[in-house]
Amino acid sequence: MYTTIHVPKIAVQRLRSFCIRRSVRRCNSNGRGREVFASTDHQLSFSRSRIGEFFQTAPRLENQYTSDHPLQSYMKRVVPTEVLEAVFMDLNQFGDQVAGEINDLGRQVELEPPQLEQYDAWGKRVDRLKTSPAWKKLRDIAAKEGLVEIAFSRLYGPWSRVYQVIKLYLFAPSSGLYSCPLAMTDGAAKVIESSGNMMVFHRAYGHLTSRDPTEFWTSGQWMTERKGGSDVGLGTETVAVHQPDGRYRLYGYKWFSSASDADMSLTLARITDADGRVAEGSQGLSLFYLETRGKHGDLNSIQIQRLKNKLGTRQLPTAELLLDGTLAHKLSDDGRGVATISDMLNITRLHNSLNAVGGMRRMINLAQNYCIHREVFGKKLVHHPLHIQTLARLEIECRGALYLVLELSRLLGLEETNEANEEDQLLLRLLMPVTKLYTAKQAMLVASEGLESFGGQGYIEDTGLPGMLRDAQVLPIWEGTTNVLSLDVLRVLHKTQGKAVRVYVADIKRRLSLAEGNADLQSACRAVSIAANVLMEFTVNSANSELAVLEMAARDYSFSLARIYIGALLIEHAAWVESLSTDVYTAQRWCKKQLNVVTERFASGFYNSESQILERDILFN
Ligand code: MFK
Repeated sequence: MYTTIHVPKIAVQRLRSFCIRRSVRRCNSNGRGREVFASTDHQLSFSRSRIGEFFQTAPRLENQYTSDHPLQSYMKRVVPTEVLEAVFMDLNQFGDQVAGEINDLGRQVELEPPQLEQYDAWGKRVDRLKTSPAWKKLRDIAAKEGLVEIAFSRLYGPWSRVYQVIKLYLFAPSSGLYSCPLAMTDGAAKVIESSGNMMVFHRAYGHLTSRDPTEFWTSGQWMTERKGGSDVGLGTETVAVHQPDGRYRLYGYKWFSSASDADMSLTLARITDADGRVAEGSQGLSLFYLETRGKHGDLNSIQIQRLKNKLGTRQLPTAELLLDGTLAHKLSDDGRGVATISDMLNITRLHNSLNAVGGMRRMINLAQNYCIHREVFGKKLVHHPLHIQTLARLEIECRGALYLVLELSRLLGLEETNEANEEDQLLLRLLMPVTKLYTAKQAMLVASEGLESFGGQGYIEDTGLPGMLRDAQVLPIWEGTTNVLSLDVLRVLHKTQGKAVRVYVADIKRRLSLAEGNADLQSACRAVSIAANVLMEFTVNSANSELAVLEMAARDYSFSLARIYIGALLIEHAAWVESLSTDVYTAQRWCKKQLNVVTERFASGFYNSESQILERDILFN
């Protein structure tokens, strides 16, 4: 490796005055030689000349709202002007706050991870969870900023949900994962609001949606037990014993309880009959509401067994919890636990997606800022076409993901204000798992490629960059893995007898029609239109296929749904009268991708019973 080493005269004299043992000749990057002196004499003072005078410029964050042009232009096109004007000041100040104060707090939380003190000095079980002061400040900020409340105030009708999602998207990458308890809090508020259980509603809903930090509560979502988190019907062993006062006592072991400092939680359990027996499977599960502490701050018969030792998201106090007679209220009808908690799952899946796109945006912002200052091979990185091409590809991923998430939140807003028609509801149900699974994968791609764009610095812990990659890795895992969500897409197809996909294709055609007559977008429109038609045909033709074959195609099918839909969204945006040439380029580039992964692979024989056997053989023979 060749390096240029500048040796000031004074240092040379000092070096020579010590006993210099050997000299080496090195070349700098121009190939010119320079004689430098290396010494094994450890008496040498640690001088400025030996450290060198060059330091890299750390990437800086600007206002995260005003610097986000794709977001601003989406809002201008889609959000009504009166709503836009009403929320502008708030988003503008928040964009500054997340780049400054909140980002510092998020970093502090990462450096001060939670700790668990299980016993006091005298052996008494205390289960004290110690979190960073910054974690508590983030909680107060989240409440004051209405990061949950905005969605439920419905002040701007369906746009309240979009406004909240945008604010969370700005918050998430700076939040030190405080975005996680907010996701569950949002989901819990939604379930409680729709449950019709007025007693629980009066106890909790006001707290979950409060802007007052002294009143604000967060919620947990304790679904995963030792047997696993995907197959909840098999995995849930917790039992609920009916009490004379109408409440229940829960006994069980919750294996992954994110944000275990929550004030309340929703959890699944099996109600025992008079003989102590329970119904198996997911039909045996009911949903329960519990408060984690009593009036005096004592835990509600809950023991915190240990904190999880995780790859990332170390800011979060994720714990294993033993419920040992925890008092709880039943929130669903008997045996309707999974269907009832699905509302919460869908909200946390939306949060997962906005965290994914927020993380992508942050990585790209930092990489952009870095490349303006960093000089290599005689010029700034920003002037290296290959470097810019790499970042531009990430930017296209990020824009596509952003528009998908915003569109999903628009549909959710319509549903929550009873303005969604049947088509909107079907589209919302279909796009929820699709958006979650696809954006999570994109986030990993952008995080990994983004780190690489910083060279070695991307691998250095105290830049804060490696944590972004670690934290991104949870996105495809929690709230349903890519495969589990792909199977959820099949569930939607099955339950709606394909109607959800027909609505999806019709929606795409409507968006493409907005680009009619736009010569720059014609080939992109054609690509999306053909892909959508072929996908529809594939859906119809596969309706009676064997389940195993359908399952083998499910992931590629879901990816196709995502890519084709994003293509339509980008084209629609590019066709807008105020769009920029970069919007057109983004749409064109996206639509040159392999949009229809599933039908192309189907044609190559990827999903038949022969390939099923061969794939098993590749692994095990
Ligand atoms: C920073 C980012 C924010 C994230 C923070 C969150 C941290 C939280 C950490 C965790 O707690 S992670 C745990 C998350 N666990 C999961 O995501 C579970 C993954 N597994 C699934 O999603 C499975 O598909 C499922 C458990 C739902 C399968 O269960 P079943 O019992 O086999 O489902 P089944 O019988 O098909 O469906 C039962 C009912 O629920 C059906 O309704 P009906 O009975 O009326 O027909 C389904 O239609 C309905 N359902 C299932 N999923 C649904 C749904 N309805 C609407 N939306 C859905 N997504």
